[in-house]
Amino acid sequence: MGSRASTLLREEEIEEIKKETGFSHSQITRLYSRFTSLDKGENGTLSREDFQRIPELAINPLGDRIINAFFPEGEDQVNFRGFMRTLAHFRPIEDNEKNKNPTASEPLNSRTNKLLFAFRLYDLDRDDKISRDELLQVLRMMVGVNISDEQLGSIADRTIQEADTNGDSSISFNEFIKVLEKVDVEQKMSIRFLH
Ligand SMILES: [Ca+2]
Ligand SMILES: [Ca+2]
Repeated sequence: MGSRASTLLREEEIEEIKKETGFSHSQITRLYSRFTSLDKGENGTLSREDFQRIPELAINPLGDRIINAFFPEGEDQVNFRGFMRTLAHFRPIEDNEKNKNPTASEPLNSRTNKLLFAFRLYDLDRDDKISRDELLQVLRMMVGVNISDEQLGSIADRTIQEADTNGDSSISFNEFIKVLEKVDVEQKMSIRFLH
């Protein structure tokens, strides 16, 4: 698999992905062989089914939502470039990236981009707001069946009440950021894959 991967991925493509995602050369080639081993159709793209074979996603209660995030709207295949772009949100922020050149564009794994990624897992209809219903759906996936609908409903109401500062009964991205201000998102949304 390794030799197949390195022959198919062109050097200039690796360079571009490196620049775009911040992954190192060796991480990119290793993720490429992971990508090709998931690509059962061997057509250079992954389907939702291919993703469901990733054990970390299969056991994640939000696995389906995360898988969805890999797919551009209306598409059911993702190529390696798109795969890496989404994966980059989970790349840990390295110490040497913290005081980076402020004129450089916002890296995909920045705190804001990680939060935006999380926000979109909730915002299913993509209207840039998390409604009570959308919150409820995610809560239900995360807690399983041990909590009654009434209890979940009151958790959702309380969460929205606490977050909603403009009184529209839903959570905007700015309100979402404020709620998570003190949460170590960088740590929580990093997956230490491929050292
Ligand atoms: Ca929404
Ligand atoms: Ca609001």
